[in-house]
Amino acid sequence: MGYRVAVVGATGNVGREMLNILAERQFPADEVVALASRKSLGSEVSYGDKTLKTKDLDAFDFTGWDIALFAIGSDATKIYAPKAAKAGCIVIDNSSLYRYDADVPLVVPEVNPEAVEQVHKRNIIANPNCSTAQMVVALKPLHDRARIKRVVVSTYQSVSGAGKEGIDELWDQTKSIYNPTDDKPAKKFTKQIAFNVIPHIDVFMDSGETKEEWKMVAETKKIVDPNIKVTATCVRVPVFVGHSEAINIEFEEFLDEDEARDILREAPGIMVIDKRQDGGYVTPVECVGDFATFISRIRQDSTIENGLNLWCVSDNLRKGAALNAVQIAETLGQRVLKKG
Ligand code: 11C
Repeated sequence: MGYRVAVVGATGNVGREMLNILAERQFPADEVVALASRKSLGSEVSYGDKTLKTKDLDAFDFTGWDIALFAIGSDATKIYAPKAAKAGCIVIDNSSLYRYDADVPLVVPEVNPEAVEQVHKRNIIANPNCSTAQMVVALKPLHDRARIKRVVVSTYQSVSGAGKEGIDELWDQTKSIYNPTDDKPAKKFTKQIAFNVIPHIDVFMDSGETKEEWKMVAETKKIVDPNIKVTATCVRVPVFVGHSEAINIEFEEFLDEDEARDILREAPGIMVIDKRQDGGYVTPVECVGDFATFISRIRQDSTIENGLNLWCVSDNLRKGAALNAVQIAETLGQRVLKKG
């Protein structure tokens, strides 16, 4: 017997990817239901070679459903996730609503799979922010070998992180640059995104950090190790899909770049592409639709005692959201639910 799985927010970018990935990875589902708000009601979404008609989230009874993958904003999650959890359905939530609650596990299966075993405290498991997910996949195996003291990360985040409106704004603005009569002023983003970069993602906090930067700090500590210091600068770039990160790591012990490369090659979820020649590294367009987190440009940082630099790229809609959520569901199946 397999699982009964609900995908909540099935018509959005992440919800659609969740359905694709459930089918691609042959998740052992007996039944899958696509849920959406009333305004998307009746829309059709693909699940493998099937087409599902979306059902009304508001009227849905989660009783008897094993797992709900949530891909809606925090406000709607606040209403529907407790309903699902109370009905006995385990919520895997992609929003930031529960991530920092002590009784909700925040899970990246390559890093802290054991945390799913804490699910019964609230019946909710949180999925991290996309920029954190790919970074911690790279940090964990290196931390296990040489203990990370400090991380300095700069991100280059694609517009799909800001949803469909972000994608549309880059597309429309890019076209309008060549057609000045069709001006497309910034709406979703705070400045022009076409042919530009914007050092601002999510809201500003009192510290001067943005919330996106704060999330990378708080989530890395919760998922990997509270002792790791992280400082981040998060930047939106005119790329449709795929977040990139330049990561500088300071370790307690010396870690040679060749050994780091070997460790990362063996690590789960990672693909190393690191040739010191033209094109011997990965860029976001090459990662779209892939499951892996790609690592390139691994090199010693000789300005500090035990330092390493690397370049990390992943499909933000997959490892950063839908794939990680499905991997959590798989881990939950193996470690907790044990059906089928
Ligand atoms: C972005 N990382 O690129 C964000 C999107 O906390 O789940 C995901 C926000 C989150 O805009």
